[in-house]
Amino acid sequence: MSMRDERLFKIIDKEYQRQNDNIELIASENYVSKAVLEAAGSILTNKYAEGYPNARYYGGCVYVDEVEELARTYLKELFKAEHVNVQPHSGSQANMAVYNALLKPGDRILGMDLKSGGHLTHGYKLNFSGAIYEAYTYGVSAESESLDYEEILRIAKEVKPKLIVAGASAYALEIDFREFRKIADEVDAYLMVDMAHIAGLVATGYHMSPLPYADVVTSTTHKTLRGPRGGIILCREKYAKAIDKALFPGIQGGPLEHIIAAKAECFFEALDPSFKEYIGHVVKNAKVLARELENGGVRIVSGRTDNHLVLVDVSPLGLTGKEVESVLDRVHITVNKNAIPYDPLKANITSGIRVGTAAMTTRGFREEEFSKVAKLILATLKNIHDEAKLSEIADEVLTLTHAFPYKPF
Ligand code: DSN
Repeated sequence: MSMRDERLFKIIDKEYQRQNDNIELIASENYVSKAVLEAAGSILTNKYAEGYPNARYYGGCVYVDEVEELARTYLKELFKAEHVNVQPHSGSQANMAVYNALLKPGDRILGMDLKSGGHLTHGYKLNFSGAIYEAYTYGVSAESESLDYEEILRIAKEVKPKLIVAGASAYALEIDFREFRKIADEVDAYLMVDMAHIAGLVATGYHMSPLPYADVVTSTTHKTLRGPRGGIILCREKYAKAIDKALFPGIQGGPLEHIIAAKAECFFEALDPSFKEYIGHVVKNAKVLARELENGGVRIVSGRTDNHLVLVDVSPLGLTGKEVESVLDRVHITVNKNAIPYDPLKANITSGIRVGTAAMTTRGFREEEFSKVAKLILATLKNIHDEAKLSEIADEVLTLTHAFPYKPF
């Protein structure tokens, strides 16, 4: 039992170094607390617990039952939910369980187009959601680059879906769940909201809650919610049995109780007033980042941000998303290339990048630092072939990040 693969742990050390060195702007990432990390790395990983608290298929579940109950209690309180399931291993599995519970293969679903900011599991043709179900999509208006609820209603009336998915991976404006409810009611469809990106904002009142409007809400726990990688489902009581059964035994076996413990810690932290303060900074910082980038000559998709992310059209600088992602990596700034609405370029090239403020706000960055981040990005993009300048920028980035270390140990 005393074995340890030093080669493996050296790689993990290098990844820690990278996380500590870089300005992390991937909008779906964050830095967890020491307590979340401890729970995720705890001895609970040793335990099998198929089933649900007090109805397991294994003995010895007394303490994991307590852990899972705690996670459920905190989560219900956080979002004012009637019923919750904390077992999904990921957001994709949460979505799959909801479809399994409410639909039959071949049923029609209507979700946001991946190219307009939707997610793979909202009906993309190469994903299970597009293969098992008959999937249709809505996008954003070409002029405003925002959701056009009248147009979504028109599509819904034409398609007659059994389930409508609201929620996005790359959409910077507030989503009006009331409008989605009205549309779902008009065509007699279920409304599922995937709030993965904005869960932290919803929990703290910085985004309209989908809970009063949706039949079922799914999320991940590792984005703005700042927990371990994983998924959750929240629903009205009348769907509780169907959802739980669709997840286990429907698509999962043993739950990851160490991750459920880390989720419990995450929800506990999110219930604390300091989390609301944190999300307030996330939102303010995103506005600063958008404004400063726009002042520097790129185009902000949808014209602004209401949440934690900014979708940036880099084509005014004569660059592609792929080139930008790659050159920023060289100066220790991490972003992802991202299609913009009606993007003429392929998904592996793109005209845009997506940046978010959740992670660096956790590290302590405020408006002043984000203004500096925008300047560093712009300086990089204006000097992509100047090695000396890039090396100078990289040094500046390291000075900045080392002043705000990530110390989870
Ligand atoms: N892949 C995630 C994101 O980056 O937004 C969504 O699951």
